[in-house]
Amino acid sequence: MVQANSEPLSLADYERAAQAVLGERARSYIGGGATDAITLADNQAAWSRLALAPRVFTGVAEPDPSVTVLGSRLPHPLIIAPTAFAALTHPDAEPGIARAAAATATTICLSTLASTGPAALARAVPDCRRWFQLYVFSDRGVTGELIAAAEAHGYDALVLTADRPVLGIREAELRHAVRGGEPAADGAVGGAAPADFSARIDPGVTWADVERLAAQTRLPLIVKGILTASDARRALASGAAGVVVSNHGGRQLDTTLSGADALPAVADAVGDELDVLVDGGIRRGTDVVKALALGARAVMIGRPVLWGLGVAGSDGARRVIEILLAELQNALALTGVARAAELDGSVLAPAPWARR
Ligand code: FNR
Ligand code: LAC
Repeated sequence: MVQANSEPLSLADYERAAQAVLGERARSYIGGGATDAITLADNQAAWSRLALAPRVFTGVAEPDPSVTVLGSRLPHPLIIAPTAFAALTHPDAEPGIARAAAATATTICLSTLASTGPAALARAVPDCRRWFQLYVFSDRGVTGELIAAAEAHGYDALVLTADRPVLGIREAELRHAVRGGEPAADGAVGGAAPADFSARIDPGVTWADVERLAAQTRLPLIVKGILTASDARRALASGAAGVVVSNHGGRQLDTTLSGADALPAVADAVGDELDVLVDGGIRRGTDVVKALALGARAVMIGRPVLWGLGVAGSDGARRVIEILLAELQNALALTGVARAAELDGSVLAPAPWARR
C-alpha cells in the first residue's frame, strides 16, 4: 500500500498545521492584519504578479545563494523578521527561534517586545547571528538601555521600526483580547511587562531622533517600515545604513503598497548607498528570487517562522527555514543564475495573468 506523506512540505502546509494546533489568541495575534486586511493579502499576491524569465543551459549546477549585507557575507539572504511575544506561540519562544537560526546560518532579528530580552537570548544561544529591533520609548533612558544591551551582547545591527507610531487597528486581536496579558519579558528592559512597553512606545519620534540614534550607537542602523523613495532618502540623510521596505506584515496601515510593489522605487533611489531589504508575504523560494531581482539584498520572513514554532517548537521553525532555503536553491538553479547576488531585472518579465 502506498503511504501518504503527511509531513508539511511547504510554508503553506505549516500555516494550515499551525491553524490546527494554535489557540484562538495566538492565531489571531499572528495572523491578524489591519482593518480589512487588504494589504495583508496583497503582500503575498504581489509576488505572484511577477513572472520569472529563466535562462537555460547556463551550466549552473550549484548556485551560490550568498549575499553581502552591511559589509558581511551571509550564506543566504533569509533573515528572521522581528516578531513580538513568541512565548504566546510555543514555550521554546525566541531561544527556540534562535536555535533554528543558528542551525541554518540565518540571522535572527530580535524584537524589543520579545518574550526574551537581548541579554538573555544571547546567553541562551550565543552562536546565532543576531540583530536587535528597536522601538523608541517615551522614556529615552529605556531606549538607551536597549541599545547598550544590544551593543554589549553581540548584536550586529539595530533595526529601528518606523511604521508603528501607534498600533494598527486589528479587529481579530481586539476580539480575542491579545493585549493585556502577554507573557512577561525577562526583565532585561527594566523589568516591566511587554504590555506596558507597548503602551510606552513614543508616537512622536522624528527624523531628528533617527539622526541622534544613528550617532549614539556604534552599530549600523537599519530603518524598517519604509514604503517610499522620499522616506528612503530621509533615512540615508539621517545616517542609516539600510532600510527594510515593509508594511509590518499588513498589520499597521491597511491599503498601503505591498513590499514587492514598493521595493523598485526605493531600490532605485537609494540602492547604491543603502542596503535595501524587503519583507511581507514571502512564502516561496521564487518570491526570494524576485525580491533580489527587484533590488533587495536580503529578505525578512515573519509569520512562517511562528507557524513552524507553533507546530513543532524550535524544530518546526528550523524546518520552515530549511524548506524555504531548499526552494530558493531550486529556484536559482532553474532560473539559470550562478549567484543570488547577481540577480537583476533581466530575470523578470511582465506577467500576463497580472494584467487587468
Ligand atoms: C510582527 N512584526 C513586527 N515588526 C517589528 O518591527 N517589531 C515587532 O515587534 C513586530 N512584531 C510582530 C509580531 C507578529 C506576530 C507579526 C506577524 C509581525 C512585523 C514583522 O517584523 C514583519 O515586518 C512581517 O511579519 C513580515 O511579513 P510576513 O513575512 O509575516 O508576511
Ligand atoms: C505587532 C507589534 C508588536 O506587530 O509590532 O504586533
